[in-house]
Amino acid sequence: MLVTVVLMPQLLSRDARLQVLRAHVAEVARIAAGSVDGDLHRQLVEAAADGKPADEALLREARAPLLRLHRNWPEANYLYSMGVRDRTPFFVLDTAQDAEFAATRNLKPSAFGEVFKLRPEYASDWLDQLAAGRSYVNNYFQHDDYGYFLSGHAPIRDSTGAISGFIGVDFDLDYYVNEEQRFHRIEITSVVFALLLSMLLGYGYSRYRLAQQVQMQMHYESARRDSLTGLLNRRGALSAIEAGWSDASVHSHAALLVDIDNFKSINDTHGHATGDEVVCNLATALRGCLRPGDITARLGGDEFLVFARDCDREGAEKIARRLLDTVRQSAGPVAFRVSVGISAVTAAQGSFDMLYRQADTALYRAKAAGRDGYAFYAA
Ligand code: GH3
Ligand code: MG
Repeated sequence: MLVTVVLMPQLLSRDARLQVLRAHVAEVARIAAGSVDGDLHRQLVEAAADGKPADEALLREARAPLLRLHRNWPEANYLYSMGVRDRTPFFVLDTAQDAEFAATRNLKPSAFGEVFKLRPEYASDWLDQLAAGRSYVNNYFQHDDYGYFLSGHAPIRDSTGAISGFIGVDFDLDYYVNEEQRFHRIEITSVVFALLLSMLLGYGYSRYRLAQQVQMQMHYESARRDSLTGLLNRRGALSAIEAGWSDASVHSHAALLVDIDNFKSINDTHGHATGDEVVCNLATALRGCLRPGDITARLGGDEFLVFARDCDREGAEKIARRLLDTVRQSAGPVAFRVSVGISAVTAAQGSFDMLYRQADTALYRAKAAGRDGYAFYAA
């Protein structure tokens, strides 16, 4: 988009640049027309129209101001005057008729009285415009016997104000092409600049978006994880369980509620920091007992959950036994024990809420049965 925004005005201004050149050509033609002696030009036009030879002295005198101007206008290729008879234009003055000047500019002179043949495809009302006293510039570059030019014309007036011919000035294509190449370089430079800028902006934006996404991911993770153990918290566990609950290929799910025995007294005896360490040790023990696909979470305080997908009573009891053994053998600052309440429901019938409540009841029974053991929920 940035490249388009930069390039469009430059492409659109191409026509404007041609119009500026046309206005310049018209101005040059008018200045040149004003420099010619109109009375002298009338004499020369009449002689040429009658087919008489040129009076060299008169020609030189009439041509002198045009030569002076042309020497200062290197961009003007040809500078000449014309007369018209029977709607046929013919050359009268031509700076290229000065042999020395023609040689320095490599110009081909027209002959005095030589008829100008406009190619039929360029037919226009230019002679009428000039006869009406207006200057005339071609719409675009045109071919003639002398080259490929943008030509401007302006009427020459004699001392009575009557029109006694007109000036022609030709700008060749090289001049225009050189000017356009200058703009082309500007175009390319600005497009390259716009490209680099847009790449830079794109890079900056994607870096910004990436950082934003990473931050969002971090916020999301911290919202669903327990900061002490790194396990899922209650909210994280619920959303993870919900996602895997209604899997038609699964027969039953099991939940194990794990609670530290007499945790209050561990805190009271050894301090809260040691209590935290015990919590972390239990988290480590839980991680070691999981099967792939199981979910474990710290629901709060000293209460933990293992959600075992596609697991029946037997499988859940195996997990509980393994956990109890691991806890009994765990080497930490203080020994601790846990109780486990287990429940299993068929995936199609039950809900997690029901599974949780049953496991909680079972946990209560395990505690009541003396702790450091597990109980399975029985209605
Ligand atoms: P029971 O065997 O019946 O579970 O007895 P208990 O003492 O463990 O009783 P309960 O589970 O109700 O006690 C939980 C205690 O855990 C209460 C609270 O002081 C402590 N606790 C809760 N969260 C934290 C924690 O993040 N760090 C520590 N160190 N203690 C905590
Ligand atoms: Mg407890």
